[in-house]
Amino acid sequence: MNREQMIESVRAQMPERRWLHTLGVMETSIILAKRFGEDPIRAERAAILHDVAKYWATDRMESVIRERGLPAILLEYDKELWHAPVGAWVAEHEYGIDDMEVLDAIRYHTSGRRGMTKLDKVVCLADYMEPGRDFPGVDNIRELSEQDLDKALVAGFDSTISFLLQKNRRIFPLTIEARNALLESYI
Ligand code: DGI
Ligand code: FE
Ligand code: FE
Ligand code: FE
Repeated sequence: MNREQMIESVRAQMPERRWLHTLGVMETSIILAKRFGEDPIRAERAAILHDVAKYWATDRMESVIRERGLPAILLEYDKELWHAPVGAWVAEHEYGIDDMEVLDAIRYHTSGRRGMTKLDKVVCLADYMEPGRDFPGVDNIRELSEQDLDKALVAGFDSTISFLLQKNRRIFPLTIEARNALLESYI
């Protein structure tokens, strides 16, 4: 499947506003990749597919998690997290992506993880700060991203964690590990 076919197929699976978000993540991933020395083509490829499963029904995501051997711990946490690992599965099995780093950038774009690759960071940060995003702190994240990929990403995780605390929701362990690991890297 070429780039245009992939774009049209992903676009057909989501409402227009989510497609506009995806376009924003594509554009921002390319900018961040160039800024921080990652391959913009691979960053864009992960961005195109990152939310491919976002509008799947819960039971469809659950079947993939159960039947395709994805981490069962996901089922104990927020359903909002599921589209990322399920999206990586779809990218591999329905879009034929065989670049493991691209698949991981999709898989970890919501939670992050310990030892994030540069590609993981670029896509996760682009998801936070693409031009269509508007939440408290987003301008600070954009400013930090001019200089420092890790600091900007920590600010992104901080905003998610504050949001989850406010809503009295649980925090997925990978998000805490991702933030801790980023902080360790600049002590
Ligand atoms: O898919 P998007 O809306 O573009 O963004 P995303 O993939 O970063 O998903 C964000 C949602 O995931 C947001 O509503 C917060 C929710 N979420 C729930 N629990 C956690 C979580 N996000 C993180 N990072 N960690 C959690 O524990
Ligand atoms: Fe997402
Ligand atoms: Fe995100
Ligand atoms: Fe997204």
